[in-house]
Amino acid sequence: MPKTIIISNRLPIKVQRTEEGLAYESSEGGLATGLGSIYKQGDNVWIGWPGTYFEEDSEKKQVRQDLHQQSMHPVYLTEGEIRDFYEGFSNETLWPTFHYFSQYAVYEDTYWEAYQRVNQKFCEAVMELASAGDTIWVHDYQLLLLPAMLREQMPESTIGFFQHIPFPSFEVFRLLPWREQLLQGMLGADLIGFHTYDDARHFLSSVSRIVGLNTSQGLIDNGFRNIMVDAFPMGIDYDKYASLATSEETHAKIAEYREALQEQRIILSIDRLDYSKGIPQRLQAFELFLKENPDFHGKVTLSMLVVPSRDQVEMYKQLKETIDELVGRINSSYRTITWTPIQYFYRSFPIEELSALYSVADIALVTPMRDGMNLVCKEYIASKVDRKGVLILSEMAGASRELADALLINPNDLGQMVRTIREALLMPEEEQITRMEHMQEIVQRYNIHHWVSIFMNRLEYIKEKQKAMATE
Ligand code: GDG
Repeated sequence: MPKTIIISNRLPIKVQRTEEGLAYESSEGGLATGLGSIYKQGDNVWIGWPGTYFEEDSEKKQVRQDLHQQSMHPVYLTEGEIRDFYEGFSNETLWPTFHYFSQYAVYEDTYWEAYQRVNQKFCEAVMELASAGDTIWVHDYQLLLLPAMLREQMPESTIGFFQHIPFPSFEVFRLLPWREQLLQGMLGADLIGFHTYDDARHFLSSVSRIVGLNTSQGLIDNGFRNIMVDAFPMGIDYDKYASLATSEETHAKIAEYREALQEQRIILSIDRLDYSKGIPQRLQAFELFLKENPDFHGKVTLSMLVVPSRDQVEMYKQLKETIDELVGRINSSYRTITWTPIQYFYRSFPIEELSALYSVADIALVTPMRDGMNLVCKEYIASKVDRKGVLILSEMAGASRELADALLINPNDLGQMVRTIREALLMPEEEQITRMEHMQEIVQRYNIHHWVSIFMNRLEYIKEKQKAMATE
């Protein structure tokens, strides 16, 4: 019986060592939810790194056994691989380049070598479990070489690849010394998906200009197979966020926040610590807003959650310092005995608290410099059961292509951000509801389950088409 194999850098679980032994915490992320319906069935399996460094073989064996019971298979990384493959090539070379921050990109041969080695390691893990006829779905920028490695081992297999971050324009992508090998790696797949048409278009342009292949109407002819490239905007588990918002726990939290914040209008900002998310620019816009709008002093609070991420990478340490300084400066300039303009949290919150924050927020301020999709804005929309609230969204987030009823801004235009914050605070309730209803319809319909099923259907379709063309 053919099975489906999902592969991503991280498994949808966190393994931690505690005094009582190994502890497993499932990820609540959208991808884990969406793919849950797949990898937990039958012999299907999810392959990835469990996120922790293990030295002892006995521990590795134990984790492997425990994970197998939950349809997962671990790939272990050494300390050097975590440094050079994960923090290095993935997060210091590819991440900045793909987010149009090429000036931050490190071009280091040792990183590239580790990247190839680890992709090979993932390939070996897949080969341990795969059989002819299986469907393989590879995820994201850490594993760009894997589709071609798998194709070499199993020429007839069905391979899908989805990239969760943007694909940059040819002029940016070409800066990478290993541009051709990376594209060749991706071209091992039968279906290559991105969040937006622009990402797909940029990829096709790089393929035609760097690899010299013919690309027409989203199809690449590599002489052996037709490879399909398309946009699959990822959705969220809408029902989960909508029902969380009405749960008892969330209501208790909402009451607590309302009591503490009194009549304050709340602007909410939630991101992982990352320079692509535009956090300093957002803070500067809020500072300028306070300067230019004294009538709102004491009446509006920016609630800013920053979730720690990649804090071993130098650029992220510097970013954290910049944010700390900006928050300190703004709060010390404007705060009063009874009002703190920015409530800043540098930690992760339980999902019920996140849900309560989405519910009480009058505005969600989502202003990345670049974002593949951005799920936070969709979660905000799904949580607004009373349909009141305004989304301010960067044009540079993939989500902006679907959410035309948000107030769209350019995150480099501080003046526009300031005017838009004021416009959002003054927006009549009726208009808020109309806009929110439109956005809810879209986010509800194109949810995570829809995303998974449409990707899988397209993969099946292109495979059939390849077979039909081979017999023509
Ligand atoms: C990459 C791409 C693309 C945040 N704080 C807490 C918390 N979160 C959750 C949110 C949301 C997730 O983290 C963040 O997802 P995003 O999509 O906004 O951003 P990335 O992590 O950069 O994800 C992105 C995505 O992949 C999917 O393809 O949209 O463009 O960069 O779900 O809710 N969750 C909890 N506590 C927190 O404090 N529990």
